[in-house]
Amino acid sequence: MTELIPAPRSVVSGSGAVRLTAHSQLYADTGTQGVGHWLRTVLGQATGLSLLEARELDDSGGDGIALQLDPELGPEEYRLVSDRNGVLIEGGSGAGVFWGAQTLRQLLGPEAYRKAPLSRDRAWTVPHVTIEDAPRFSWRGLMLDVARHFMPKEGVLRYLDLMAAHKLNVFHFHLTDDQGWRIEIKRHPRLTEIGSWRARTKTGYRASPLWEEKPHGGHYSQDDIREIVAYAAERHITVVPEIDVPGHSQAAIAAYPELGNTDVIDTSTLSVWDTWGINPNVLAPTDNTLRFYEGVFEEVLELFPSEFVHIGGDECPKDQWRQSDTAQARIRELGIAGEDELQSWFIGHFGNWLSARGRRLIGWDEILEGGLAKGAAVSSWRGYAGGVAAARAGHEVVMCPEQQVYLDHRQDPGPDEPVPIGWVRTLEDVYRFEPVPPELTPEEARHVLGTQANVWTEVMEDQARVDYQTFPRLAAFAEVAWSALPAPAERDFTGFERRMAAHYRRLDALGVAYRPPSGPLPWQ
Ligand code: TNX
Repeated sequence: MTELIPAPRSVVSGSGAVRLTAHSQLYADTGTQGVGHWLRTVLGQATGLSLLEARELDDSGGDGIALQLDPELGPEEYRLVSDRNGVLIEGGSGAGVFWGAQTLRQLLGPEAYRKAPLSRDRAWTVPHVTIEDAPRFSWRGLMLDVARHFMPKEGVLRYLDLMAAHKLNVFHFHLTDDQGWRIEIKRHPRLTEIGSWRARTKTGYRASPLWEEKPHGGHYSQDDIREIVAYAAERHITVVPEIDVPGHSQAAIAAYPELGNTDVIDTSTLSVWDTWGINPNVLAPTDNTLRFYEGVFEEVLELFPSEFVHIGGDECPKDQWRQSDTAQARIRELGIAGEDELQSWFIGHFGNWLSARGRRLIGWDEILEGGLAKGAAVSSWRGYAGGVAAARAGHEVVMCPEQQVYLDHRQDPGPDEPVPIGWVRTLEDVYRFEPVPPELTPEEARHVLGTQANVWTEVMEDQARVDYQTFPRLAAFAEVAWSALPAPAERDFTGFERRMAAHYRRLDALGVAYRPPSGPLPWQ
């Protein structure tokens, strides 16, 4: 009955059930009205029940739902009690109540995930149960790369719903890369006019990557971004934008050639990149580049209220800086040792710029090279080492090692796997991923804010493919991020798989094109 994913801290089952009917009421106390609105909408769609708005907590009928805050609980903690009085969800904050509401949806059965009722006569029951629950980590993230392949706005909103259903709360939005610039910046219109399209695109099905002579692109207007951020906020998800600098910037250089190292190459011949890998082009370390990106970040800060702003910093190619008189003059002027320190100066500039505006910088673990400003946080992707070093130096860390939680990597060694890149990372591998490596002392481990799964989309040109790579592994990841699991070797993967049987029915109802346990279907 209670095949919940992610697994709650404690579940005590009773023997009866609450039955929701046409007379059932929904009471949302102060601080929980947003959740009440969300719950009435999704359950109303799925069940056809109107869940009348109750003015006060009235459990006389025993068939209602009540939401309220309990200041004794931690911020994301909740308690769900289903008994003779109805269903009561209490949380330490609106977020806690929201995660409890997600649990309620799972208790109602897979049809509770549909957008319209299958039948008006169906009985909707919530088994009598007491659930106490709270997340292990405060950063439970999903990174989506919309630069390599654009995902239209509706698809992004759908991913936010899928995250919420798995109690994930940070959406890391990878908005720019060599292959595309996806966010409208009013003061630099060419970023999207030029930078959001590439003339041809490469797609990879099965073992034979193909060139397709068709253009690819798209971008989000600032209103689209506002809508995405608001939609996420309603689901207690924070959107952390990423503008990747100083590498991974060819789309920006194609739009504004003066951003590149014009004394090394003729940047006016560059177009938005149409292949994958590490690109040799890098932003010129000039005042013009700094002012340009300050303008970009000013607009980004207006759109995204998140504490953290991601600035990339990964795979910065330094050859052009070695060859550029301008870059070398900058190194001499700053009195620094070389190109690593130049990258760190570049990142540090924006770290200071952000903290002067009350925000905090986060970047990929390369930003540690050459020194990192106080208060900056690190996404540890090249394994655990960067995260360990950062935590020991007192920086906050999000663990997302590519060896474990890069969902672009194949999930089975079989020859039919439609996206055959990378290491094999099975559902079980992800389930046994441990975000806090044993070498950290408990004191150091406190710097691990949490973890995120990263979905890079070089070989995922549409939503079905993103679904296929992301699910079911995101369900295993969600349990790692939320639940207090034992050490990797002791985790009950068989029990998880048993609960997954119920979870696949939920994903079916949501229309998620996950990888079936039996292996890819012939057309995948
Ligand atoms: C490395 S992870 C990258 C991405 C690629 C990914 C492919 C990171 C910070 N950089 O640009 O898409 O590998 O797995």
